[in-house]
Amino acid sequence: MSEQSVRKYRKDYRAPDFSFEAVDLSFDIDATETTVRAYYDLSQAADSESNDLWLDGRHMALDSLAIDGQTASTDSYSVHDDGLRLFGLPARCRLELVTRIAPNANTALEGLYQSDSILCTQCEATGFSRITYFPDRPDVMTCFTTRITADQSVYPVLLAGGNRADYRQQDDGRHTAVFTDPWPKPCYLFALVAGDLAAINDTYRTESGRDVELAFYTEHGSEDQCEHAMASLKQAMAWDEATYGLACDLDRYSVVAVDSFNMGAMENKGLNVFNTACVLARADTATDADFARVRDVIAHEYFHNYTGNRVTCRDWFQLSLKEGLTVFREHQFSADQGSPGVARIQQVRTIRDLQFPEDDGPRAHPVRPDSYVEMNNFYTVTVYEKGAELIRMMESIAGRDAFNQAVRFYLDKYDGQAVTIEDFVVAMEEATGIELAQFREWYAYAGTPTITVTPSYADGGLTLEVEQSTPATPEQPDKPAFDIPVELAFFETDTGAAAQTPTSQVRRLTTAVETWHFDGFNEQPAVSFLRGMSAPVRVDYPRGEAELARLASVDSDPVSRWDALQTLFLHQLCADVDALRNDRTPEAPSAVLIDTLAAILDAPPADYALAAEMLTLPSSARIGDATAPIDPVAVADARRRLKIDLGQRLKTRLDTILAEFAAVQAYVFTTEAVGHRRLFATALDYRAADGNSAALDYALSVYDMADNQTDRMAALAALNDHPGSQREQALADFAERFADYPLVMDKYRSLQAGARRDDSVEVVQAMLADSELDNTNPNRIRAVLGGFARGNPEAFHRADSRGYVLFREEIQRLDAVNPQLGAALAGILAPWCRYAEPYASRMRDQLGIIADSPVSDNTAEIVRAALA
Ligand code: B3K
Ligand code: ZN
Repeated sequence: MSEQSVRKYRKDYRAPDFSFEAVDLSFDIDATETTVRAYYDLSQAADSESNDLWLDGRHMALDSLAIDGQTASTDSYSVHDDGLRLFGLPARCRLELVTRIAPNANTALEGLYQSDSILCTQCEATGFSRITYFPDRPDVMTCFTTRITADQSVYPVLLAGGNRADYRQQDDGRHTAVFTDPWPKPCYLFALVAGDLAAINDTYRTESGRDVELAFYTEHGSEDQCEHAMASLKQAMAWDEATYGLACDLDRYSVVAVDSFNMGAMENKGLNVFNTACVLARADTATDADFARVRDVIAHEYFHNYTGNRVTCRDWFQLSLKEGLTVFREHQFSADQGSPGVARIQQVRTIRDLQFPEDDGPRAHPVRPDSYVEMNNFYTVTVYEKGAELIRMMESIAGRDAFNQAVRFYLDKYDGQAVTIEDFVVAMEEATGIELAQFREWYAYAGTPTITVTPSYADGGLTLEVEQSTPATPEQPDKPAFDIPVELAFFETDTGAAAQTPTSQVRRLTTAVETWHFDGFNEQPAVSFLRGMSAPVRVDYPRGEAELARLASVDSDPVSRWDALQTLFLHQLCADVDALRNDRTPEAPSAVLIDTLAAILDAPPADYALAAEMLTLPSSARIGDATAPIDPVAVADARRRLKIDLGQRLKTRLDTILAEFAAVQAYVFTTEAVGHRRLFATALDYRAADGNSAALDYALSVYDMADNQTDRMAALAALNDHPGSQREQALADFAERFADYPLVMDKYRSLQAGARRDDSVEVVQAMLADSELDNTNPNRIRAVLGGFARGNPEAFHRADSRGYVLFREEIQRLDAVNPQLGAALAGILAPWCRYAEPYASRMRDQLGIIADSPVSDNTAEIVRAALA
């Protein structure tokens, strides 16, 4: 690893010295060498102390530089690896720069790069500095004029953010399109696309009657997979008007789907660029989960049009200002799409399975970090999902209507500005009148608080001793008490009726220890604690199976019903993991657990997806978290054994569900149909868990009869761990049927990488070596290596370390090509210290090898933190 790279600190923020009043960019497009001519009209800020100007820029050649029309003398500027410094500029001036870049040599997928034959851009966080010299910071906002000239036969479609102001064809076969921004924006929202693209078009009419032209662009042949994304966009636009009174502020809103993309999507103003995985969805190619993801990511990027684009971040430490708020708005939207309980359960899973572990590991950081080396490493579940939970808590304290109005107040107050998280919190206080002084600690400190509850009951009164504590995290040994909204309800254990009015209440736990007293009960009630997961905390509340089973059946909050059952499952699974680690045979599941599951199968709740969630075992991540230090092989083993055991014990009931819920009608993506398929798939998963041949035959017949990808994947998942003719037949059919669909084949690759077999390492190596596979494309890599590391614990954590070695070699190979991808994979090895021995030392050894080799700043930052 190279010398420690520059670390940036939040406390060092300084406002820019110059404002950019107009920016005019001309791109002469060529995949090998694109010339960029830039004009900037500058004026020095009134309070600026310096008339020197720093412009960020990397991987480019500077051809010329002129100030007010005069070629700049060589002593008036200096060129560096990461930028250009200009000395002693006039207070107002015009700069002209000509630079050259090489899009098709840009494998980092940031800046201007090539995805298949499409040229596209990705600028957030700091990709614009790979396009031309410019202050690559979000607080420099300006209207861009973008002129694109390219060979019309190779690049018939030319797009940039803003409105198309001019278009002309030249005699030499080239054509030019000019776009102008209607609103100022930071350069991270700049976008340009040139390619031979197919499109579908539509129009959205705002409530005030203004038409917005909508377009989705893809490679030819994929346009018929964009209908769902288009419908989702219109839904999101209508929702934002109905909920927040925010109407689209553009004449044209376009989305381009590309296959080589480092993340899901990007909210560039007026011209979103998306990973194909978050756009393309057709019944035969995409599962219900894919349909939901496309809908939610489309909505998320659209919601950024206000929260992020109209009001943006002053600096990247404030990233959660736009991401936490936009994820929260996405959550509100998805809750409004049919099943709020199930939507919330999925959010809770993400927090527990991904964010709590991050908060417990070497990369723990506050929602508003204090420093970073590589900003791209901070697009984390903490900044996004925990950030959204902080917004959710403010909503729960203020009430939904007051909260929504406060968001409008914030957007009006700071329209067109780049601001801070503090500005947002102040706006919340001003608009709602609530007091958030202590609440701010949530933004400043990393770590997941644990609330420990000790109940006692006497004479109709219930007392809860409630205590909070938060473990130390890197650089933050001591934690303050947090302001934690705890939602509670009480149910009569006999009748299941609510034992108090109003049914539900929110208490704020603000000190380390508090005693809460509740009166007026006829008997000791079942306590529904932290309902809906009202705060991102762990709860340690020792209580009996009977109380949990009662809550699982009567609680009026679906999230709490599910959660009570998850806790019941966890009691069993934690004991099982402990038994397996000590060479004992796990005990049979408790009668209470079996009876509770049987009751759900006998009379599933009307929301079938909720029934499926309730029947589903806690994830390996959650079991690992509950049994840390993690023994990944024991966890996988315990989970599989329990599934087999329950599948056998509940066989008759599961068969009834299979018969009742088999597909009867053509595919539709509705809440009811999704729930139907989900419950069916859950039953199939249990029934086939032990590999009995009747269930495998049945799974094959499900595969064969399926008219949609959801049922196909349910069948394949049931077959995947059971070698035999059924599995081979289904997989062979799949490979042939979807050979021309790279994204669908990614599902196949994940299945292969995740299958339990002795030669999994060889299987993964063979897939990566296949000349047909672009083994640097992030979607392919996520499918193969993600499927392996996350889906195949026995192989990844092999005792001979061959899984780790393969993975480390791939990190090194990919890091050299695409540092963001290298760093993302290194993040999987980084939390080695959460694992039990001998896994921990073996993972750390691989990180040590990476640390001793030349890697990017991105990967170096992850590895250094892991080894610190
Ligand atoms: N803002 C982008 C993510 C950019 C990631 C840069 N490494 C998409 C989103 O969160 O909406
Ligand atoms: Zn976002």
